[in-house]
Amino acid sequence: MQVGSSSSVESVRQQVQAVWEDVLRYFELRREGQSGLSTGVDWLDAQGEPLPSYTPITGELLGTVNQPTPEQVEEVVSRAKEAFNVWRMIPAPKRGQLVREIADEVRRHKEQLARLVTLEMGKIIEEARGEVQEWIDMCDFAVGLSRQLYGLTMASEREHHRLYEQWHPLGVVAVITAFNFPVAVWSWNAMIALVCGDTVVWKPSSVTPFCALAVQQIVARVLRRWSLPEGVVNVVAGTSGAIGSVLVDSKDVPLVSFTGSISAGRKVAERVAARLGRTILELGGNNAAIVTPSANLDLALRAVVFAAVGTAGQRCTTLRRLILHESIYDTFVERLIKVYRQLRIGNPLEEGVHVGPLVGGEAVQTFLTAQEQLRAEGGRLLYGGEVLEGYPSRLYVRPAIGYAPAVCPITCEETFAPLLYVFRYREIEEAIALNNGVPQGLSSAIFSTDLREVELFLSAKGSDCGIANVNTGTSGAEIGGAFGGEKDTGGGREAGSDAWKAYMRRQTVTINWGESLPLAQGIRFDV
Ligand code: UN1
Repeated sequence: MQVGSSSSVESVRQQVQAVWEDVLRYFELRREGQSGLSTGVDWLDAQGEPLPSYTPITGELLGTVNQPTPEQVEEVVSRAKEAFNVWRMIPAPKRGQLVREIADEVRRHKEQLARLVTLEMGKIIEEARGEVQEWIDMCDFAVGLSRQLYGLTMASEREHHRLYEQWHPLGVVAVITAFNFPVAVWSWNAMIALVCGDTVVWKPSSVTPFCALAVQQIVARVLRRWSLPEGVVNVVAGTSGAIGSVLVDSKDVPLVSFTGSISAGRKVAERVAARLGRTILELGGNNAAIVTPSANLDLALRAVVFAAVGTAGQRCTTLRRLILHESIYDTFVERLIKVYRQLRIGNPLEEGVHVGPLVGGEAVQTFLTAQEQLRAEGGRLLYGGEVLEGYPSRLYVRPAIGYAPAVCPITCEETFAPLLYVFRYREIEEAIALNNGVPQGLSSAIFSTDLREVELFLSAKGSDCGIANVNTGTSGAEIGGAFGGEKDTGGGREAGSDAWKAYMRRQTVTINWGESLPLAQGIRFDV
């Protein structure tokens, strides 16, 4: 894309329209009045207001999705509850087979789905491919897991007794996701929930409904081959208020997995807790990386740039705070700015572009306001920060680097945009204190070849985050690990490791196979 060239702006518009038509045809979706409601294979007649979806690439309207009414969402929940009665009795490895078939389908449609993600959300095509790959990886993980939903057997203290635990399906799982990972985050939850024997109701971000509907079309291809009742995999696309409320407040939804802002997550947590339901919360991050004098600086530089500007700074795991040792501070900042100058900002559909547009006007406003606040709090901008002229929408910004004094309210906030704050430190303890000195606790990284420093960072008095990386950036976690963070990030864990346990109910079983009745703790109670 040529900055300021109207002919290239026009050609981007044409490309967007061509790709959009192609994607619509491919996924058999309607541009206008596409239903945002499905309980499996077919589209249902959604009777709520139409929801518009725009592409950040040009700012133009893509199409509209008809939202379900709150009553229809209640209907979906009861259908999902009924379907659960059937799905939970299918052996887990067989449920895994369904997920394996989904994986086969996703592999086939990877490129088209990635193009839709780029169109609707604006991340660069390479990252969109990575996002769809996360879904595929999640499927593969879940298929293996479907044969490994292990419970422990414990040694009973009583004679002729067996003590063990087993894991049962939980019920209807509501998955409420954010715009920035319009496919992957649902898949972390849904693929696990499905092998665990749960049914899933998905409320995608109102900014990315078409991505969710294309996902549903892919899943529907598999569901068509299985004779399952409707209600196993459901989507209710629409705005958060009314639809989200039904899911959050329904007694028939034992688990709500929510990804989004800290303030929204807090409300979800309170409401679900009020009915004693469970939540998995994946809220804001405010991730830091410490670069120490012993680090491989070339490697650190590359990692920092990807983590800070990838997805235009709109990942929960985006690097927002860079903590540099004073001995390398000047050189590192200088080199960083040099790399920032070389970043290609532009049409995210174009191969080789590094930074696409922000998702919407509000995000741009937040980006600008944060810079003002930084100045007001004694910091200053070292590079970038402007909204770019001559682009097909007003959503393209130059990633920014700002210097921040150690204690500063704006750097305690998550600004969902490419705004990286740099800090200076002298002692490693001071750097760790800075890392931990924010309300959020998602991801963190240290760049060092000094064993003591690294182990300190990983120790109980080290990073307080859910993710702690060494010589790799804060973003781009593999699905095999449990994903999530502490403090205001919400404490939830999703995807790999034993995150599946939150999607099941644990049952502790004691079997007396003897002829007498010994009581635990040696209690005697003779009657
Ligand atoms: C998110 O931003 O909500 O670790 C998820 C990463 C990705 C997922 C981010 N695998 O950056």
